[in-house]
Amino acid sequence: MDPARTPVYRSEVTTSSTQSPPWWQRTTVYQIYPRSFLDSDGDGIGDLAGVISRLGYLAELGVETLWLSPIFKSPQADFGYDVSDYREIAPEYGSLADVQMLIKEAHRRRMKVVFDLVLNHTSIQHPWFVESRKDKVNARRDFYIWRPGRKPNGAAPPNNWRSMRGPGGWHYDKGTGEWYWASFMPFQPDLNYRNPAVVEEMFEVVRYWLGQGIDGLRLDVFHAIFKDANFADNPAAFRPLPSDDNANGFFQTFRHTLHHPDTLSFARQLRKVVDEFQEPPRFLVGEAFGPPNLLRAYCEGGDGLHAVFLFKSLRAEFSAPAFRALLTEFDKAFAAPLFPTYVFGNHDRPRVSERMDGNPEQLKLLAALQLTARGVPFIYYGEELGLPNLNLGTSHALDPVARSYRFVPDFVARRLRKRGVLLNRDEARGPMQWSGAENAGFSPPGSKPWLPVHGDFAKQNAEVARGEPDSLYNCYRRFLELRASEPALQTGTMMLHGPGDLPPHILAFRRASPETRLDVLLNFSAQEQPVNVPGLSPTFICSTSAHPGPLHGRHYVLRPYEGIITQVVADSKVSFRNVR
Ligand code: TEU
Repeated sequence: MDPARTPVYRSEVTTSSTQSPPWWQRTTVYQIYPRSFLDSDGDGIGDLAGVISRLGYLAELGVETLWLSPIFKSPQADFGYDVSDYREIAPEYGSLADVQMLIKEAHRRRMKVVFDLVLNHTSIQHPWFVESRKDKVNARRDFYIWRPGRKPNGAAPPNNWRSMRGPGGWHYDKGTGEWYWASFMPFQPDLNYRNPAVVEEMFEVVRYWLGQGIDGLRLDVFHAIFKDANFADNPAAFRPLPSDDNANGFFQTFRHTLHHPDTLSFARQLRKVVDEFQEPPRFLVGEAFGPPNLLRAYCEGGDGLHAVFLFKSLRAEFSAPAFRALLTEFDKAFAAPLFPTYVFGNHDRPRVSERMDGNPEQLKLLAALQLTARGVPFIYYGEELGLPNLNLGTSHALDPVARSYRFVPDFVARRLRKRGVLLNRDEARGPMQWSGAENAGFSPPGSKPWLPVHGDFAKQNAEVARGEPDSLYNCYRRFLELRASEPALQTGTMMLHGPGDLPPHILAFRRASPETRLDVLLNFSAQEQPVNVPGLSPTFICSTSAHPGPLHGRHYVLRPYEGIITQVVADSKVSFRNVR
């Protein structure tokens, strides 16, 4: 038997008579940054053929849905988040035939494929914008947001709106003497969704790709789609920087530029389009920044987006009380039938391993939490290996955002990164470390990966990790396997145990479905923690450790940072107690 799997014991699952919940509620999502996943042709850039060749690895890991960062035709000024043709695949990534092959091969393995759609803006090189900026009367002029300046001769921007990055978001275009609006970088002009022709064009794009068989869409900066129709100034505020649960910052509230009520209605319109496609139903997950209670509005009623990212988890302190508070907040804000999401990293944020100083045991505990809490987990490629951030600094960054931070000394950037602020996003986008071979097996020998491979690749790579039963990779694998077979972990209820019930460093909750009841106990401390697990005659099911200790009756000694799942065979009112 594969030693990595020994601690998993399947519970007896009785089939429920109720209709099974939609696939997206039960799934686990794995984000692939295609440029950095696998370079099959030696141009230094990852590609679709590379992704297809590693579907076996992903299936073995046990992830079920693959979200690919944008692969559409693009000048790659923001690495695909600047699209110049929504129906063409960037030639460096492959072709439509490759996409079709990917969908077919993924589906054959019972996996789903989710594309990344940038609705809010296009590339400045998109033919629509090229035409739009030519004169004030062309057919595409109103595809974008053009305004005259506030002072004669366009001398001042139309209003005080700031972009999401901080600087003003209006850009003067000499040709027509007007300003265009860009929520993000100047080369990413926002589309004008108050023009029905734009809505229709983009809905057709959605239909086109769903028609090709993709299973869903991740929606880039969805909260920015509609802006105030009257272009009123944003109110001033004493808030220097935005945070994960508050998009306001740069000394203004984004009242007229973000989370506009029309964006909420638009979510419903988009959902209708997506619901034209059934069997399987398709999935929409929105990227939006704000407090969970506000973000809920995008999903509420069950007729909007299926889910939104909740980014607060990216910076939660590594402690039982902090995660108890986080789970409580997410679970309340996205109470059933809604589902919260659990994210620990993405292509914009520092890799999570750094927060844990690369400690694999702490990373295992986070994986256990992410895969057992009620919600949809999003795993960023390489998290299963504990990949570190690259140490590049900002001076030679390829990331366009990093250009505005070139003056920041590297040691300051490193400190900020440790605190969750990534100035150069290249650092989180390093080539996947497949093996100890040249280029970590990412690019064929003799080629040069677009970003350098991390110096640790000989020790830290997929090949090594797969062979070690107690690796982080094999911990993910065990928990993913268990999650895939346990309805209680997918869509069951979650009941958190209060802090008084437990030693202070333990976070515990119960997941229950009509079929099973499971208790999750997570030790956030570097010390052993003896506990009495609840329930009469509990059965041990899964641990973050490949060699968990024995369960004596109800007594168990959790190792440092160990997380376990026990099955409640006969329920009881017995609560958790510190046995010390
Ligand atoms: O990101 C939106 C966004 O505002 C942040 O994640 C931002 O990248 C980060 O705070 C650093 O400034 C989305 C995409 O995920 C990102 O890669 C794109 O660059 C951006 O939109 C524009 O499309």
